[in-house]
Amino acid sequence: MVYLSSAIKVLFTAALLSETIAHPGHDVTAEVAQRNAALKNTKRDLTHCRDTVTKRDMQSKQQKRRQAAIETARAKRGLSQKRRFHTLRTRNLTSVTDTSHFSNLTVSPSTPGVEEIIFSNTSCILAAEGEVGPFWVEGEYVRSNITETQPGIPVTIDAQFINVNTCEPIPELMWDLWHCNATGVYGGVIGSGNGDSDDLGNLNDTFLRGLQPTDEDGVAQFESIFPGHYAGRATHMHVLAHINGTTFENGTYMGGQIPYIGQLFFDQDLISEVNTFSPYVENTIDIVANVDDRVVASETETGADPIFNYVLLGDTVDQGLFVWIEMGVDLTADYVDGATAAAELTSDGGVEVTTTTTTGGNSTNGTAPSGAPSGTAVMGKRSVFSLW
Ligand SMILES: *[C@@H]1O[C@H](CO)[C@@H](O)[C@H](O)[C@H]1NC(C)=O
Ligand SMILES: *[C@@H]1O[C@H](CO)[C@@H](O)[C@H](O)[C@H]1NC(C)=O
Ligand SMILES: *[C@@H]1O[C@H](CO)[C@@H](O)[C@H](O)[C@H]1NC(C)=O
Ligand SMILES: *[C@@H]1O[C@H](CO)[C@@H](O)[C@H](O)[C@H]1NC(C)=O
Ligand SMILES: *[C@@H]1O[C@H](CO)[C@@H](O)[C@H](O)[C@H]1NC(C)=O
Ligand SMILES: *[C@@H]1O[C@H](CO)[C@@H](O)[C@H](O)[C@H]1NC(C)=O
Ligand SMILES: *[C@@H]1O[C@H](CO)[C@@H](O)[C@H](O)[C@H]1NC(C)=O
Ligand SMILES: *[C@@H]1O[C@H](CO)[C@@H](O)[C@H](O)[C@H]1NC(C)=O
Ligand SMILES: *[C@@H]1O[C@H](CO)[C@@H](O)[C@H](O)[C@H]1NC(C)=O
Ligand SMILES: CC(=O)N[C@H]1CO[C@H](CO)[C@@H](O)[C@@H]1O
Repeated sequence: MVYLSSAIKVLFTAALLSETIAHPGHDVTAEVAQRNAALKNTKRDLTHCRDTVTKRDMQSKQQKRRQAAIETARAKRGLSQKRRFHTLRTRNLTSVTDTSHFSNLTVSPSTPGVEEIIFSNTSCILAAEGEVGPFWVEGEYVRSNITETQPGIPVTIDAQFINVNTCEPIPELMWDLWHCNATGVYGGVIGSGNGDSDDLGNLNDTFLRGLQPTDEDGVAQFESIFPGHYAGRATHMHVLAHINGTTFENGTYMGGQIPYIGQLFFDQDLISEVNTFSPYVENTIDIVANVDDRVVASETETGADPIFNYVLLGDTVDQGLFVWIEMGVDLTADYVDGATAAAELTSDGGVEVTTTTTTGGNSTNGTAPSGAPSGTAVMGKRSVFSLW
């Protein structure tokens, strides 16, 4: 189980962390070394895919698809339709956090040259690989609506997964998504810093967690609520991608390769606006801005943009949002040893994972795992790893 230090706002180095944080049975040093080694070789963005993607008309197809999905989301909620698109230009922490991801570009799929307008400067739109964090629960349900009874602003979350080596969409990828509720608590895990740590019943909770397979365009969607925030972190959602795992008869999924782990974020002004509505407004925990968040910094280090694009479904934020992002995945990578679950959902309910696997010691010297990606892009050194 994960116990968060009271010094939660301190940034720990990997070495420091493994020595000082009470985290029984779990030494993250090996994970950190392995992950750093693997990430060093991973292609970091989709710039090299630009020509391929443009030629294949993928982007305009995706824009049309997204527009249809937005229309569906509006129709479901009885809201009127409007047309809005977006373009992106991102490169570093400042440019990412200074860029509005609000989509109010007034073009439609039939606008002449729409592909050029929409795509020409969107070649760097994926989220970089990030950290799994301490609250991943393995064995959750395959389902698109993960809301359950959690109150909050409804959000339709849409992502496309692109193979960074072939620039093709990845079908049959299993997208694992989890995030905290409007007041900053994760279901399914117990830990200080996560709501009432004496509430053992939370282990059985499955709210705001689930998996969805991608379709032939590498796309999957979830229905959820806008996340709240908790101490020490900017508002975010967690993503983990599986391939070749097993969907069981009871509707849960386990196993397989994990070629991608990441965290996704939201524009600061959107978060501020959301925080004016109940129940978000009742959360008194200090807000960490994107520019001050360690994971935002590390994910933007090499030019990726891990912030969701969005449109309002209605006229105001509280009527709902449609958010989307594209993620570049290296299918030859496997972060299974770095993906440490806090708990596992079983037929006996949620069970804490007290010991975790490492690769038997060989990863501690920083050697990339077998099957580690080869590539030419280099990312900055990641000396910091986090428990939350
Ligand atoms: C970040 O990107 C912006 C816009 O492209 C640029 O003006 C700025 O110099 C960059 N900052 C750093 C630290 O590279
Ligand atoms: C688009 O949104 C930005 C940021 O909210 C705003 O500054 C700009 O005026 C808007 N443009 C249009 C055409 O609505
Ligand atoms: C998702 O599930 C919740 C709770 O059952 C429900 O209120 C909500 O309408 C559902 N969302 C969509 C888009 O169907
Ligand atoms: C978030 O989850 C916790 C734990 O279940 C619960 O106590 C809290 O009321 C939830 N927040 C909201 C806004 O419902
Ligand atoms: C969790 O669910 C299991 C199986 O449904 C049940 O046996 C167990 O008592 C529950 N645990 C808690 C703490 O509610
Ligand atoms: C594993 O998944 C990938 C991506 O979906 C697929 O192309 C491949 O055929 C699968 N391999 C096996 C052995 O099932
Ligand atoms: C679902 O089935 C798998 C395989 O039998 C099992 O390991 C797992 O505990 C089950 N999960 C739930 C929530 O029932
Ligand atoms: C670790 O490395 C040694 C020598 O390089 C090798 O014999 C051994 O099988 C490796 N162990 C694991 C778990 O990979
Ligand atoms: C690191 O591990 C690899 C794989 O087992 C091994 O080949 C290499 O010799 C090790 N390097 C050091 C410095 O221990
Ligand atoms: C449509 C558009 O904005 N295209 C621009 C994309 O970026 C290149 C280089 O930065 C510009 O030259 C294009 O005008």
